[in-house]
Amino acid sequence: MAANETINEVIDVERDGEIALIRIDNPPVNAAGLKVREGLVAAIDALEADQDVRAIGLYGAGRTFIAGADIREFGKPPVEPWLPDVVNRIEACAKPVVVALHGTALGGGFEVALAAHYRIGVPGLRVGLPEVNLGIIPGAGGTQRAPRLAGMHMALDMITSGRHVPAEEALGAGLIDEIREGEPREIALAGAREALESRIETRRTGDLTVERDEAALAEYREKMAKQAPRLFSPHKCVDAVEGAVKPIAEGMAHERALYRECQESPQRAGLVHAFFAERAVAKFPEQDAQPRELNKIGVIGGGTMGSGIATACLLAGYAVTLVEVSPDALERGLATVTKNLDGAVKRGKLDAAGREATLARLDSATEIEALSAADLVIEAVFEDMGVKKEIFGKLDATLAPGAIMATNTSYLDVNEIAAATSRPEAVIGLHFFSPAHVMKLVEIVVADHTAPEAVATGFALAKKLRKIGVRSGVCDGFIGNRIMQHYRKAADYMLLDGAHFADIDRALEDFGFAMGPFRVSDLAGLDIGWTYRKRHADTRPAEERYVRIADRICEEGMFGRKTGRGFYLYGEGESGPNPAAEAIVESERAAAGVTPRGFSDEEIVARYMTAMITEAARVVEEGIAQRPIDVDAVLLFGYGFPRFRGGPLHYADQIGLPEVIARIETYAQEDAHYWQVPGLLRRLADEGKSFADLNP
Ligand code: T1G
Repeated sequence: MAANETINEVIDVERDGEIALIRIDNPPVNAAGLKVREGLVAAIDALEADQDVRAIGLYGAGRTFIAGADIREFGKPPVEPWLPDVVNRIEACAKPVVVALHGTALGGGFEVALAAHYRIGVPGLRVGLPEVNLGIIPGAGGTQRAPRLAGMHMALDMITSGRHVPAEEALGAGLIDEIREGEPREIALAGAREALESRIETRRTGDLTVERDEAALAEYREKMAKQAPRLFSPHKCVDAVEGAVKPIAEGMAHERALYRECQESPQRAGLVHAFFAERAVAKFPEQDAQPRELNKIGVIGGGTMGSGIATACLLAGYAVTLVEVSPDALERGLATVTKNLDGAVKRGKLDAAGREATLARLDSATEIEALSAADLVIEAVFEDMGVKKEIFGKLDATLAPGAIMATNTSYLDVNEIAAATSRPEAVIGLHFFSPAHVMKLVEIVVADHTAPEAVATGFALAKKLRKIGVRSGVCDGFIGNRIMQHYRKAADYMLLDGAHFADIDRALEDFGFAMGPFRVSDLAGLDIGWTYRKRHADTRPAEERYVRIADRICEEGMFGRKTGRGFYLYGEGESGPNPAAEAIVESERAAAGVTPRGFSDEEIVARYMTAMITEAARVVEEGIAQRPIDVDAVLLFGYGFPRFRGGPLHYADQIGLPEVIARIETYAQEDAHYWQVPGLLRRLADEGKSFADLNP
């Protein structure tokens, strides 16, 4: 066997008699960037011309086959060879090309595989065309070759959902030719030999034809219209697949044109930003510290939050002890955990045996002393500093050295809580979002004395729970709730000044929010904001304009969804605006001497988003968030911010910082206390920079 020949930094070729093996080695995920594309073409050209080679094997080094085009190249001018030309070159190769697939073959990676002449999957392989999640369509023949192998219906399912298809299903659908145990190199080598000896049947996918499936096209057009009315690329996915009835070259040209349109779309930029945001937040200053090994977790408080957190920890495989003050409260907490697990069974996340095994890891107690062996305790009792301090004092006396004490407080000062212990280095905030076993976000709140090991443990826990941990400093409300408290006021001001709450909700939902602010308040419970406002009444600045509407709704015992009445009325579902709430709005306008005026949807969105950006900029400026992308992640994964808009500070960059400042200055003419230009925003704009310049 000859030594490996280096084609370039990421592609090499190994020979074994008449077989040549092409290896892609571009860690971490073998993304098909320029070097990979150039190297593949050069390798195929050389091996096709080489008389001694009669069959070719292709595989990836490391943990996976190709995970797709290199997403970091998006938005930059494309450099040849383009991936569609690369895959066509592979398919056109006069010698059989057999590919061994392990890990994930996604996007452009799966498109390379589809162009090979025979596909062997290693058990555990997942294939997919997830481009739609990035606001684009498969752009290297995926929309043409997937339907040729698996039919239009399956192709539409994969391409519009972006889902990862397990090896067995891919085999059943005809997307791969077989599943074989072994190392990718050995499989590629054996496969190429079998092709050479005609023991397996190789073919070119592009030579196959597709039958037009009218029913499938109609089904997916309708589905996308319903599921993704505001998104651009899902509809283009259907259009591209429809083109697969044409000869492959024509179909691919059609695909290419649609792909380019998607690449130009701001939605693509937003979705790619969200992809990187999800990963960027996992980088934090304490990341080299050793996380504590977590065997036992204690959760104090069996209310909605505590039970949700306990459920999340149990589902991740931890042993959990739930602590409540009384046997009754404990029983209610345990019942909630059981109900949550039943929900997981219903959603197919857990089977009956798994449910039993999970419940077997749950223990309970009415005394904090029962937590003496816990490695981590998460406190989730109600928001009362006195109660929290008492609990942390007891924990300090109970836990072994090195154990970590976390508070799930949403607003209270973690430094003050830490000061109630003799070991503030062990105290951290872990702020979950309700329902905690479902929501993706956890704010990891680092107080003045929190040790790096505690921070690293918080992130390790979030990862194990399959959540997105974002590092936050200490302030009232941390990153998310602090920003929310601010922009929520912008909605209240528009309401008082003449907009209907239902119009505000609708405008923001049309913009892409999962729910408008008044619907969110009704869902969370209007009493929550009420309690918060009462607590802050003494420290509210005299210049602040205060809107009493929500307080008055609460005074009448209407707390939103849970009482059947709030801003809206609720029966089976929501049944329209609550006339009593509308009457309160009217009377508050009269009391404030406001002459109501109309607000266009555009103005509603502009004011709400400008308020959000303003406070988000302050949170970055004060170092509460590490970088703008961390703020974007918090709003995206905890507050229903539309993913395709990338987060508030990405959105600010898109509209331009001078424009944001101009808006603030215009609004400030009515209310100079609320609308102020943050220093960071001014500085960036003056220097001609954007928030993206502060991101990694
Ligand atoms: N390009 C560039 N970097 C990528 C990448 C990619 N495609 N995929 C992952 N990374 C980086 C990621 O940012 C992280 O970097 C590291 O790799 C590990 O990733 C023409 C247009 C493969 C399932 O959408 O779904 O092909 O943070 O932490 O949990 O049609 O990464 O360490 O610096 O996520 O093991 C289509 C995207 C592209 C797949 C692995 N492909 N990737 O998950 O690790 S569009 C995708 C994933 C396309 C063609 C087109 C996952 C994964 P860092 P990770 P993981």
